[in-house]
Amino acid sequence: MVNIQPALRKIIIFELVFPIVLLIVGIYHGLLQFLYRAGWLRQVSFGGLEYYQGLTLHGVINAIVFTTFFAVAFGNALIPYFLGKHPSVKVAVISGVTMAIGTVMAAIPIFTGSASVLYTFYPPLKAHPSFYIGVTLLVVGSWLAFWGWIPVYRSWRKENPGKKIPLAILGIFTTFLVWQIATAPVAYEVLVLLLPWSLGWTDTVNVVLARTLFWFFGHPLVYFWILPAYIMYYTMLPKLVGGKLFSDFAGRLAFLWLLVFSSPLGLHHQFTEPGLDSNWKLAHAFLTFLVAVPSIMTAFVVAASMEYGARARGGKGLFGWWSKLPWFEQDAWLFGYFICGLILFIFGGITGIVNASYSMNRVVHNTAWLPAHFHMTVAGPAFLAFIGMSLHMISQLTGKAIRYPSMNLWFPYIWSIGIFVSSTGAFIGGLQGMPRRTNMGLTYLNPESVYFRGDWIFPSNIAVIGGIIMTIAMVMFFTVVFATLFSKKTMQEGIEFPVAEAYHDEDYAVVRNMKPWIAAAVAAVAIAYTPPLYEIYKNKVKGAAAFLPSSPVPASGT
Ligand code: HAS
Repeated sequence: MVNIQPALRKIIIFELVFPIVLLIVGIYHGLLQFLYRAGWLRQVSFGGLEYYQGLTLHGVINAIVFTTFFAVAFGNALIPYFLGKHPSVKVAVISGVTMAIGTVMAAIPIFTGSASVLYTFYPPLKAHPSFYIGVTLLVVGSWLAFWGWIPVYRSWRKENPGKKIPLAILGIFTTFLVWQIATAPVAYEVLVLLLPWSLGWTDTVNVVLARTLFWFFGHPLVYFWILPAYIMYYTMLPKLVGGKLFSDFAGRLAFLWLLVFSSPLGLHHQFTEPGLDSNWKLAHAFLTFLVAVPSIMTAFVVAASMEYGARARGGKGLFGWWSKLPWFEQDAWLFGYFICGLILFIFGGITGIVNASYSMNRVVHNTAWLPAHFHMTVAGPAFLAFIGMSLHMISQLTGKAIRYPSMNLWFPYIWSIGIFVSSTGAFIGGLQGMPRRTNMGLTYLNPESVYFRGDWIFPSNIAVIGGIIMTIAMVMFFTVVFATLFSKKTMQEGIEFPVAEAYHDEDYAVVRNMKPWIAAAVAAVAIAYTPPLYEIYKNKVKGAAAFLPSSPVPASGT
């Protein structure tokens, strides 16, 4: 058990609990999405919030706010645990407070209906300036935390020359280096294009430039989500199954590979976007296949690590060793969160490869297939790892034993059943052309509408059943986490992570030094993005006026 300075401990607890409280709103609007889309709700708004307001809250809270806070909190705990030194508490506090102020500033206009722009905030949908300033502060706060870890690492390096950087620390640095690269273009988008437009200083906005800058950020963003989960899979999961990490080198290579290839491929979100050269879209499609390689490698390495542990516990046979994994063991409850995420990710990963395949993308783009894909990635491995680890850290840092342990043990399985069911409905519907981001209860699933599509009733009803199961699971999780928080202290406060040794502890020079990989990452984005951005600049497209989600014509006076 490692002691954490009280002030740092408090800020980490805050960074974990604050977004979990917000998740109540985010999850509630997830359920409403299913109900609106299946036509169980046939109205523009519910409970005082309109459809796109709810969808914005769902995406911003679950995908942006919760994940960013968690990554910062996780890093704030990993640094003292693995490096034996604390980051500056002052910096950690300023970072946490900045992120919280940013979140509140972004939330107010969403709640008041002046920022229904979804988590991608694509123009020409326009938000109140407070939304853009809030999002910027959230990001800046997370940068501050990362910058605060660098001197700690430097001082550790000085005292430990020649020693390998702990794998988890390499993982968290890679996560935040990806974040640093990813957030630069979106900072430009927000500060140079969107904020002046929102403040009324410019009349129109260059939509294709804004969307390209967004996806320059948006795809590495997904690796910012998955990397902390990979840290847990490589460094902690093998310990939970009583085994060892099969290859330390593979873990390092996966992290560094993701650092280089997370960013230069965002055009795969824009295959259908006019104004961008299709040769560059194809180049980004190929680069996307390269970014899948470390995940495929992770699948084998993590499976081998689990097999090693299960066989050490007496597992036999080609698949018989699966029965020796700690599926429902109280002492290894985090295993359930990890294995469910991994199983979901098999399907999330395969469907990602479908998305990336240039021609197949035409079939699935902007359909319900996409939410199915990303619920099996971000709401699967990333979300399960994040909330599981949040609960672990909250329990440890507050010194409170986890309440309702059986409920906690069941939660990840029920959540995953919900994801499987809802995504199956969405995948089927997506292949039939069912659109995403659409209040279908008013149109396609309304028998009185000329747009009615009877064949979409079945998939959307399957999806809504999955959504209800997911909501039940989350009620269980909230019960566990809040009951734990409000219980009495029973243990010493501190932090302990289950850390696995390596079975093959290779030491190859190629993964020892991060600098060449950082240089390669910067070069890769320069090569992949200079031509498309130059093309946009050269084309001098006409700026677009602002729109509201409720109307297909420009909003006057905005
Ligand atoms: Fe994606 C769209 C392609 C990964 C999230 N993605 C999205 C969107 C989100 C998202 C949120 O190319 C929607 C954005 C929007 O709002 O428009 N994605 C990919 C590819 C991958 C991928 C190729 N995505 C992710 C991850 C995400 C995520 C990770 C979040 C965390 N995605 C796309 C494309 C689009 C897209 C296009 C745009 C489509 C469009 O038209 O708009 C790859 O990185 C996936 C590689 C993963 C694998 C799986 C490895 C499997 C593992 C599990 C092993 C299991 C074990 C258990 C060991 C190849 C590691 C064994 C069990 C035992 C019992 C032993």
